[in-house]
Amino acid sequence: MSTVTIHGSANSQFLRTARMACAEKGVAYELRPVGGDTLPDLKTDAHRKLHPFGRIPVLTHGDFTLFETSAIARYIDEAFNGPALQPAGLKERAMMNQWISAINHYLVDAMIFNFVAQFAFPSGPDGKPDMARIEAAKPRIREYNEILDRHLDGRTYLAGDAVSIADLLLAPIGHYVGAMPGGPPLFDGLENLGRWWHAMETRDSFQATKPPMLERQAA
Ligand SMILES: N[C@@H](CCC(=O)N[C@@H](CS)C(=O)NCC(=O)O)C(=O)O
Repeated sequence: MSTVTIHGSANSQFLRTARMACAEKGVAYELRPVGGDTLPDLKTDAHRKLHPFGRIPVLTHGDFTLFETSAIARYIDEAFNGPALQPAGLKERAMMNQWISAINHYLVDAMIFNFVAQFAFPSGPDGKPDMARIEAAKPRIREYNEILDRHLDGRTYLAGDAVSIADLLLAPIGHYVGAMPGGPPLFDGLENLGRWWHAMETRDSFQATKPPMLERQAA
């Protein structure tokens, strides 16, 4: 049986989704570091052979190479036995796909690129975080959290009663947002989102894949 290898940095929230999918399915994998904490290392000819856009994560399984986190998570779900990470029902599956798309297109931009990444890879004057960009992102993040909270009213997970790829995509993002300065108030009073968060953070797949950057911060 070929080995599953996940290429990238354990600090990447996208890569964590791929690792969580493996953990949920009980799939053994090797984590092969690429780029460490320094994302510019991804723009090498060697890495572009795996990911032509020079990003992470990448999955290799035997001679098969795959990029894009949601494609990787779907592949892991469908290639291996174990609990399904995609609902069987038509509407629940469509709902999962809706959230995967919304997370990738709206939430990642506000929460990761304009908030978390501004602390992790400061781009402001004197190498400090760009506070104007961070402050501008906060109302959008709060609005998106309120949308999530309303959707989670009466639901355990984003696509219904069972955890799905959409939840595995969102949890690593929420973890980073909540760990940044000014992040926790963006979740204040959102009880449905809080319940969902508790359900996610207590999963073994979440506990086993914490990014080293947050582990160092907590220590
Ligand atoms: N749409 C891609 C996004 C991947 C992505 O942007 N990964 C980040 C790390 S979390 C990255 O590689 N950034 C490097 C860059 O933008 O140059 C996916 O779903 O995998």
